[in-house]
Amino acid sequence: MIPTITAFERSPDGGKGLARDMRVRWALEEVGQPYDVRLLSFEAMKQGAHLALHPFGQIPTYEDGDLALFESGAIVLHIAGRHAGLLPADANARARAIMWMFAAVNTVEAPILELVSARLLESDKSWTKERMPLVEDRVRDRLKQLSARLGDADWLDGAFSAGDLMMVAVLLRLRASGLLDEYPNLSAYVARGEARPAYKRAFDAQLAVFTAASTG
Ligand code: GTB
Repeated sequence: MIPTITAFERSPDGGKGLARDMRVRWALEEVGQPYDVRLLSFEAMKQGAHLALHPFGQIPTYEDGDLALFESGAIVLHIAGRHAGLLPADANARARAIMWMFAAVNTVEAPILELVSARLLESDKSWTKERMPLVEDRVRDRLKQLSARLGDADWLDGAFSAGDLMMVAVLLRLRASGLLDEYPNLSAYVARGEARPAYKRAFDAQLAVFTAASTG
């Protein structure tokens, strides 16, 4: 059976691959699992049929037979557990790869989302200008620590894993801010992720949705 995921009918990022269906698409491409996509308008995301799948009315979701999941990290972990290619066979290395997935969404993504919110949603507030350096420095703290740990390695812990997939996906949200460029090894790490054929296939697929929505 082919799993079905959900994605924005028209992504607000203009096809830059920043919405979280991208990490699920990338994981499915890495393991060679074909998938279907159900596109949703913002309105449909908040209605009964989708809320039955996703209590918070968001994308992405994942359906495969009797299984329905939401939360991009949980979906990527499920895909990585079912197919070879995203988690090491060695039990300890596997646990560490999963640790990096959690680090990506819990420890690194949190300050990045603060920054994104400050820039996109709070830019008109009187206090944003004063608060911004603090928010940026919280991101810098995490990047500095991550950069120190990565060093000159290609990936976070040996071979590319679901941990790297999640971390690269999270770091990509920073590109527009320029903060990533302050850490050349992290910029190169993200570029390595983007250069993977599976990433490119996933990116092209989500871009095609945006292009079709814009021209259709
Ligand atoms: N923790 C959940 C997960 O990881 O799956 C978060 C899911 C989530 O935030 N989904 C967003 C959503 O459905 C889309 S990805 N938002 C609609 C809503 O909440 O009503 C977040 C996102 C949105 C837009 C951009 N962008 O334009 O650049 C990037 C990322």
